[in-house]
Amino acid sequence: MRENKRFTLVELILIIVVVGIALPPLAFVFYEGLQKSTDTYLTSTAAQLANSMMEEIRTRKWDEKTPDEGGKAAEPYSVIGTDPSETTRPTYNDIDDYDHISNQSPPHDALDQPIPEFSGYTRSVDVEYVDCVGGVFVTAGGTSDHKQVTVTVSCAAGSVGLVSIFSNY
Ligand SMILES: [Ca+2]
Ligand SMILES: [Ca+2]
Repeated sequence: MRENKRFTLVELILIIVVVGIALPPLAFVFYEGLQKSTDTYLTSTAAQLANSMMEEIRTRKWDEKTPDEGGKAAEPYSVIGTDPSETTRPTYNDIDDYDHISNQSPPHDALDQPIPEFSGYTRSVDVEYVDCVGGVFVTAGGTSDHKQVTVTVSCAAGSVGLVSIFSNY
C-alpha cells in the first residue's frame, strides 16, 4: 500500500515535469495563434476602412470642372485639393478634394465626424495626376487625364493601401 502511494507521487512528479516541459511551447503556439487572429481582425478592419473611403470617393466627380450632369472635364484641370468653401467631407464634390485627408486618427465618417471606435486606426488619402508610360502609371509632370487615388489605413498590425486610377472621360 505504501509503495502504491510512492508510485503515485512519482507519477505526479513525472506529470508535473512533463507538463512543465510541454506547457511553454503550447502556450507559445496558443499565443501566436491569438496574435495572428488579432492581427487578422485589425488588418481586416483597416481594409474595410480603406475600402469604404475609396467607395465614397468613387461617387464624386473626376474634377471640380467636371459638369454636374457628367461628361469630360475641360482643361485646364484643377489643382489637386479642396476648393474654397469645401471645409468638410460632405462638401467634397470631386475626387481630389480628398487629398486633404492626412493622418486622420480616428478616421471620420461620411459626415466628417470622428469615429471613436476606430481610435487605433489612422487614415490618409493621397491624390496625384499620373501618366501611363509603358503600361505603368507614373507621377505626371503637370496635369493629365488620369488621377491616382491612394487610401492608406494604418493600425498596430501594419497598414493597408488601396490604389485606384480615375480617368477623365
Ligand atoms: Ca471640389
Ligand atoms: Ca478639388
